[in-house]
Amino acid sequence: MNAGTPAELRPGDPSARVAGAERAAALRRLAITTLDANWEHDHTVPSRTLYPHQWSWDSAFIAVGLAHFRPDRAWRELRTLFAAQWADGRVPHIVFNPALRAGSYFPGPEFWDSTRADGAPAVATSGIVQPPVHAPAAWLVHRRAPSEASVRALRELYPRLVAQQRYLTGRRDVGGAGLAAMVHPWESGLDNSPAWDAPLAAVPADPDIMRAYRRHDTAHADAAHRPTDLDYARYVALVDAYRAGRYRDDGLLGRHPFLVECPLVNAALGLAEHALARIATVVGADPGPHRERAARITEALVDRLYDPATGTFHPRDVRADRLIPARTVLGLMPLVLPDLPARQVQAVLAEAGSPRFGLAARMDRPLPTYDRTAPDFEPLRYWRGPSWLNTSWLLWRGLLTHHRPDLAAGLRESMLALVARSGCHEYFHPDTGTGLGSPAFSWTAALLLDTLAEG
Ligand code: 2M8
Repeated sequence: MNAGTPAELRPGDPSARVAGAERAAALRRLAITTLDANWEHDHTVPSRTLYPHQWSWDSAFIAVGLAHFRPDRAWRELRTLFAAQWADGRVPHIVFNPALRAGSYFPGPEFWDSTRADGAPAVATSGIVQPPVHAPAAWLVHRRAPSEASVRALRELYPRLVAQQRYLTGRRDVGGAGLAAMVHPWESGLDNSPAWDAPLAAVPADPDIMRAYRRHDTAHADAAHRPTDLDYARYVALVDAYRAGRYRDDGLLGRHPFLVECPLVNAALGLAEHALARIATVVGADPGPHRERAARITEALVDRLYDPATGTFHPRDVRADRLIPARTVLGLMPLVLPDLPARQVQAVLAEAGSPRFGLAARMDRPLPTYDRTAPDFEPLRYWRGPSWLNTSWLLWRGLLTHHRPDLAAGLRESMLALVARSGCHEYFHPDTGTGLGSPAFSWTAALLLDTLAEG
């Protein structure tokens, strides 16, 4: 990609510094405007058109960005989300805004029918979860803007964050090794990643079922850039199956058609324990148990999801008891773990630096979400190739954690160049940098602010 932005000016050149500072200021303004426009009285919508409710991991990323200019809103965002936490500790992946008309999103509250499930909150929510990036986000918000208010917020959130972890490492430990299993591809956040093709193919679904529903997404985005109708038929079938059991998690292995341990979900789970250890010291709790749990999760992740033959992490299909061979960006996500053993750190860096992902100190193209060399790489379709700011940001943070400022700088520059070229889009063409999906997407704006601040 030729970004054609001041980003390409050489460091040390005084005009480069001026241009770089101007670009940074312009990007910051754009990000703040985007987040302000998506603020909705007590939370931020990911996008006014495509996603008009509150999403779980979006809110965590958004809080990280809000901390840079409205820390009060960052805490409000997290408080609103956790107010919808279920009695069993699950944090739902969508909290529906009751003020919106029926049909503003599919599948909506009537489809999930959460309020009839045991332990669900009064507000309508979905029944599934998303990667638990909230404790790390809360820690970053506090670190960016420490105050009496942030300590109070951490005190309030801490037991809820602990309950979220307990749910995932308890009820969702279907494989019995201490990792959380997903019951739906939406739980990974990378909905139609090629990683889910094999386990999804085993999900019985009526291919014509989507005739009975109206997809909302394809009214707002190009259908060629979104999951297919067959994907949606399976998504719907999986929600049907989980809802039929009232979203209970006992006996999942015997009855649920999709059970997968994801490297991103479980890397977030481990990182959350590290964050909770730090939060514990601020709120006067014992960090020890969090450190122990973090170590156990990292060990289980390496043991169950790392494949020495491919040198990368893969999701594990728990029902089929095998690793899923697709090489996706999910395999790089364990780098966020500060205690990832040196051997796996080296392996992830090698995988990231290979032609599959192209990470370098000077990157000629942004990080894709799927192996560029795979025959089914699709540069336009959602999580099957395009570049996304959140997976890039997670890898960038991992590179900083593992002391690779050279690679972190290269990745950072590629992220800034994308937004400088195309704006706060939801995702980007991984060759040309053209913006795709929503043109005013909240986590792109939020993570841009965080990336800008640590240059
Ligand atoms: C996308 O997922 C939703 C379903 O949860 C959808 O496609 O309608 C994903 O990109 C997910 O990661 C994200 O949280 C959500 C809202 O931005 O949109």
